[in-house]
Amino acid sequence: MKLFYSNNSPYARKIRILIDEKKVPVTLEKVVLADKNCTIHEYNPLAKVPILVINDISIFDSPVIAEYIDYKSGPLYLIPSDFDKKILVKRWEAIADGLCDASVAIMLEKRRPISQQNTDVFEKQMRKIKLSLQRLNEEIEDKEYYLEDTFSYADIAVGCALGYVKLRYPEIDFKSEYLNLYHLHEELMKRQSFQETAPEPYL
Ligand SMILES: N[C@@H](CCC(=O)N[C@@H](CS)C(=O)NCC(=O)O)C(=O)O
Repeated sequence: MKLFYSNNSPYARKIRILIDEKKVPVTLEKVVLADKNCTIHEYNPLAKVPILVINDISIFDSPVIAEYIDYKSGPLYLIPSDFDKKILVKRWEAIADGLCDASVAIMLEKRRPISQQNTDVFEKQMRKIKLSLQRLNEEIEDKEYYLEDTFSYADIAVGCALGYVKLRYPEIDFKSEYLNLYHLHEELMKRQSFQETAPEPYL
């Protein structure tokens, strides 16, 4: 199996961490999305990473890849098989991915010429970011991890979103505004899988 990823993609980071935690043999292939010679559209018509290539089929997007990898490679399962618990994990992933979507939308808007930038976009997306952080901060309560205080894919998804938001908005003071998330991120960053995939500020 081969995974196409780009360096700072929070969606691809979820999969890189899952692969690492579960010790799944996957070849990692880094791509540069801005490179004109990048051929990932041959594997995903949406030309987005991550993409998992298994023999002659390619799988995307990240929630689908995560399901595939977790289901196919035990015995450590990070997405519960119990339906209700699984829906909780997927719901936390949805908030986490939405946080990343909102952060990316602001970044793309900032890349437009200043005269064409729309302040409504900043406000609308920043509201999503703040409400999502607030909700995630409340829902972990005083537990170490989201689902029954046991490390799961929900923590991977939220941890990657936090890493991305911290990268793009270093001015957000997690310790004073979202203390539970601050602790979660500190805890996750002790894991080798999180350290080795940490986003790089200059990219
Ligand atoms: N929902 C997708 C989002 C993937 C995504 O947007 N990836 C970005 C990299 S962070 C990308 O490939 N962007 C290229 C593009 O939109 O053309 C997933 O979870 O995999």
